[in-house]
Amino acid sequence: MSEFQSRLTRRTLLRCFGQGAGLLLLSGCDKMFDRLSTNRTVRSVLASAEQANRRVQRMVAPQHKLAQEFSEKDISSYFRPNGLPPPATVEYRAEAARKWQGWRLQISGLIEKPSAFSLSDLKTMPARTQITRHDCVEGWSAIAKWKGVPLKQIIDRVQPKQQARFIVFHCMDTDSSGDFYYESIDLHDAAHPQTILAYEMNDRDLPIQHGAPLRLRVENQLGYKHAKYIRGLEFTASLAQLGGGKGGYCEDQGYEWYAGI
Ligand SMILES: Nc1nc2c(c(=O)[nH]1)N[C@H]1C(S)=C(S)[C@@H](COP(=O)(O)O)O[C@H]1N2
Ligand SMILES: [Mo]
Repeated sequence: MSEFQSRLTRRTLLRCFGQGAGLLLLSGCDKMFDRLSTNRTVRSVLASAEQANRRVQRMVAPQHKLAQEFSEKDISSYFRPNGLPPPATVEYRAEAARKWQGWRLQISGLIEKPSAFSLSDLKTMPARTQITRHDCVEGWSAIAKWKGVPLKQIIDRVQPKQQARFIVFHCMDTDSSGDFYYESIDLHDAAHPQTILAYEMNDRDLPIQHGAPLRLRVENQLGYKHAKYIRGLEFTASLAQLGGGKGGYCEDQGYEWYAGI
C-alpha cells in the first residue's frame, strides 16, 4: 500500500466512525487488519467466532428479542450525525428541495414482485414508532424517537424467493474514493418487529444529516448497520459479490458483519 492509499483508508475510517476516541481504536484496528488480512487462518477463526456470536444470540433468543424502548423524557437533546457526509450530488439536493417527490425506493433481486415505492407510498403503510438507543461502535450513544414502516411489511409485499437470505441496503452517499456506503442484514433480523425503514426522527421529517429521505433502524445491532440515505433494497442469496464481499462498507474495512448488542 502506498502512503497515499493508506492515508486515504485511514481518513475513510475516521469519516465512517467519527473522530476523537475513534482515532486510537481505529488506528489499532487498521494495523491489526493489515496483518490479519495476510493470515487466512486467523481470519477464518475470526469469522467463525462471529458466526458463533450470532448462533448464541439466536439460541438465547430464538424468537425476536425486543430492544429496550424509552419514554419521551429520555430523548437526547443532541444526537450526533455520524459517518460519511450526505450525498453531494445535484440530484440529491434537487430531490431534497422537492421533498423527495421523485425519489423511489427500488426493490430488486430474489423476489417475486420487483417494486418501487415513493415516500408517500411508504407513509400510507401502517407505521411503527419507537424510542430507542443508538449505540455507535466508537463509544457514544443517543436516544431518539423513530417512525417508519416495519421492514416485514415490505418483505411480505415483494415476496422473497426461496433462495433469498439477505437484504442489502444500497445508499446514496460515497466516500472520497467514490465507493458507495452499503449494508446488509439477514431476513431473520429484517422481520424483527423493531426493524423499520424510518422517515421521521423526533416527530419531524428525517433530517438530511441523519439519512433523509429513508434510513434503517435495526435496533438489535450497532450503529453502522443502520444504513442512511437508502435508495434501494436488494434481496440476495450471498454477500460475496457486493463491494469488498463482506456485506457492508464498514465490514469491508474489518468490522463484524453481525454487530449484535
Ligand atoms: N449511508 C450511510 N449510513 C450510515 C453511515 C454512513 O456513513 N453512511 N454511518 C453509520 C454509522 S457508523 C452510524 S453510528 C450511524 C450514524 O447515524 P446518525 O448520523 O443518525 O447519528 O449511521 C450509520 N449509517
Ligand atoms: Mo457508528
